[in-house]
Amino acid sequence: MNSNTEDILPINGTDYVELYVGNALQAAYYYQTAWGFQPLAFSGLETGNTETASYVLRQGKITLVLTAPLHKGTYIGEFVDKHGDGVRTVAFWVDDAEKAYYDTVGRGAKSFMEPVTEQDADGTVVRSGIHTYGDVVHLFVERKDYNGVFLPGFKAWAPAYEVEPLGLEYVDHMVGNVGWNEMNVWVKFYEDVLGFKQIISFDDKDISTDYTALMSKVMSNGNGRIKFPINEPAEGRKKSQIEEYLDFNHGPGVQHIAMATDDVVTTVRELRRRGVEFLRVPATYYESLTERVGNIEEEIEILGELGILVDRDDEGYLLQIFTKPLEHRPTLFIEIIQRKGAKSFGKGNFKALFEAIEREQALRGTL
Ligand code: TYF
Ligand code: FE
Repeated sequence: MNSNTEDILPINGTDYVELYVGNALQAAYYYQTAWGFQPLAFSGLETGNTETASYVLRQGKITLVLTAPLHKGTYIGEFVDKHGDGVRTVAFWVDDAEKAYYDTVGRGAKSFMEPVTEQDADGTVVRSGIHTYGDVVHLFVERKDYNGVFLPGFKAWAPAYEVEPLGLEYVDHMVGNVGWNEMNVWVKFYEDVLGFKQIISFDDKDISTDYTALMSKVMSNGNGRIKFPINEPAEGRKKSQIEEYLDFNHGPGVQHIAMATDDVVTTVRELRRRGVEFLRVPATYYESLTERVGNIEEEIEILGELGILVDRDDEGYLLQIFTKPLEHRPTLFIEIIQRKGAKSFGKGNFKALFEAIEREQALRGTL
């Protein structure tokens, strides 16, 4: 950010990502076993919380919270009924949660949670929140002097079962799918209310295959640590993957979480070994790879074996790969990304990637 432009919403980084799920214990086991997240904290019956159960997992700087209701007739239950398991909260780590709340609400954000101060023997945390697209909310988390494991009310969670982490380091970006003609509404929201800037734009001509058509704009906060591409469907020959998402999610929501690693080959090899399934591009992709991206440090044969994609921009290159949907509904998926200088999002891979998505859509009968 230029020194002469003021950051109207200073954000230190992503604090945590919370998913509402049907079975929090099993979801935690999946992210632990398959993804190498380490158990961190728990809130539930054993901690005096009679409403919900939350398991908190961490790997690198990525904190995942998996929350489920303990009873019928709750908002969480309603959320899961409507969307399936999915991202409810993208929490920002800020220095002043009260100011972040009153400033953003003053600029037009819809209030989700007025500032609440929580305290325990380990210190004080202030949280507040606003609504964004769909049923997703942003929380502002101010960790004053907090030394506890996660948040007040949580206790350390250290099950005997242990798995090796996989080298996942931080959330690189999180993508929102919004409705027809709504992309610019949310671009304006992130600009006007949160002070984000648009750093990239793709139109339907950039990224339309025979079927999939979509438009995307990438929003970034002042220090560049938060990046949110926002997609909307575009009219194509058949049903856009974004439209498929909107159908099964019953509205806008988080489409993918991109997690960064500094060794994509090792991370992906181990994820595959643990049963995580990824999209595949045809072998011909690797035959023309050097021609398209020039020399890279990785062995193309190994990238081909694992299905890792490569793209280059003015500043370097990146390696990326996409899981199949994480659930029975074709909604949320995870991207693994390793940046070697490149700051872009893999535009050179869109065609091959979207054709791979379309093959999956065809199998689902949703194309
Ligand atoms: O975040 C991105 O822009 C890339 C590419 O439905 C992408 O990961 C864009 C849209 C999409 C899947 C991947
Ligand atoms: Fe992405």
